[in-house]
Amino acid sequence: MRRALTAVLGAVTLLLAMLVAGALPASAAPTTLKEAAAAKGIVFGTAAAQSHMGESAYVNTLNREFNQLTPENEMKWETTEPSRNSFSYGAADQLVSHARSQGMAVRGHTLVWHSQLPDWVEGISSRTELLDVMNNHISNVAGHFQGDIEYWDVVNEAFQDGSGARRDTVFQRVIGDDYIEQAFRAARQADPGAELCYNDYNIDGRNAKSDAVYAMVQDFKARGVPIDCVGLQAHLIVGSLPGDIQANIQRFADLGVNVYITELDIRMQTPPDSSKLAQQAADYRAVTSACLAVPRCKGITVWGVTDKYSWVPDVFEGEGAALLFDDAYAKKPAYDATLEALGGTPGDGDGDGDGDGDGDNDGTVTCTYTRTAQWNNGFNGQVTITAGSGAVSSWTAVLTMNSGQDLQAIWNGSPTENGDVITVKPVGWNSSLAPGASASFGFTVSAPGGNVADPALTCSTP
Ligand code: G2I
Repeated sequence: MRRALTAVLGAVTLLLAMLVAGALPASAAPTTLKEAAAAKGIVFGTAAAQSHMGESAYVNTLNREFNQLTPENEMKWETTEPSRNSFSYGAADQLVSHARSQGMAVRGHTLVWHSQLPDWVEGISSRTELLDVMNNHISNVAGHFQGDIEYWDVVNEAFQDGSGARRDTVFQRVIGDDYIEQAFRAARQADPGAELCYNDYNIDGRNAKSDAVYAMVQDFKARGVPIDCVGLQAHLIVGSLPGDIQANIQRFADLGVNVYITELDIRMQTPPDSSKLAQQAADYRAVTSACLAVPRCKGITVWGVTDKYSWVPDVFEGEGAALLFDDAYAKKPAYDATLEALGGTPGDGDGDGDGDGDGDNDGTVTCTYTRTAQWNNGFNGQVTITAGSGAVSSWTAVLTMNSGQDLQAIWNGSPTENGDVITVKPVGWNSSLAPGASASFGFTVSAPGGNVADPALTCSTP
């Protein structure tokens, strides 16, 4: 709790310092989710998967927009303790160290859950043995990450939909009702500095299930069971949000626990269209405003950086497009609505409207190289630059020549030479490209010693 507060205070202090130093005009509203959220005293996070961290657009979006990270699968039991008392933390450690290097808070997810649970746990039938195994799991996992985790989802999804009865899991059957409080006690011991949360879905509004969670939290608080927070997952459907999310957050807060929106996504029938995207934007705005309206609602986490990797289409056939960035990492209307609800201003303040802060509204380019002719001591090459889904105003290609090679001639491109490195700009008429359109330039290389190896090529905008 202290660490989270310190992080938030740090961010606010930094913002104030920047204002005083004139680094930001006093009127500038934040242009990213994390900055806007920090100015309101909450965190804005996302689930992230280690398997996507090699993709630059994924990492750039993660780093730019979010100041809290929840490992999507990497801390679950089947991954951290696949066989009894043998622990493995590789992927989770990598995510945690990335988060720390970016100053992001980390939500540990999750210590005790019936899903993604190895078979050897399912097979235990003695209460003493399973309690031992559960406590050992918690003390090892929470102990391993101790100091790096702001909040733990200690127990996940322990209640049934509809009735509010306990879900029938191996923990419930073999240990009994008290397994949840035992788990919280073990977690407090393993990491006294982390906020300990109960996390579940379909408890976003008031219903039989959230009433049951409410009663449990009330009982834990009355009996001194160490619980600090409740996570409302908020896996929601466009156009059918519960109308009482704010009231529900408020009643949990009134019990003296913090509340987090922990796995927010708002799915629709695919493909998206403008009216579904507009409704989704209104729904994201409503959830964000509900959290901001309750001082003990301390953070919002979306369940994924991009629609490209969302769990939704795998589980709900024909549904998806549930997140803030589309498959190509473009901001959706829901992004702008969320940012506005947080008090930020969509766009990056440079006036070009594309949100990347570089002062031009260029999309991206890709480029290819082809050898068009070759002789004993030279060759001709051609480079083709192609715009992606956005228009570009200009482009730059960089060729790195090999030893013993000289640029003899170039056409449809304007070169600047620096040793082996030749930077090529458009000649004018082939500068701007419509989405998907291409421009080419050609050149002749002489290689008196006979080294006709191809040059290396990179390209960028503008
Ligand atoms: O189901 C959505 C979420 C509901 N609340 C708890 C969360 O932990 C849960 O997350 C999802 C992950 O987003 C999925 O990525 O949990 C699923 C499993 O219950 C995750 O799906 C699994 C797939 O079932 C596996 O086939 C796959 O190998 O993800 C694995 C790793 O990609």
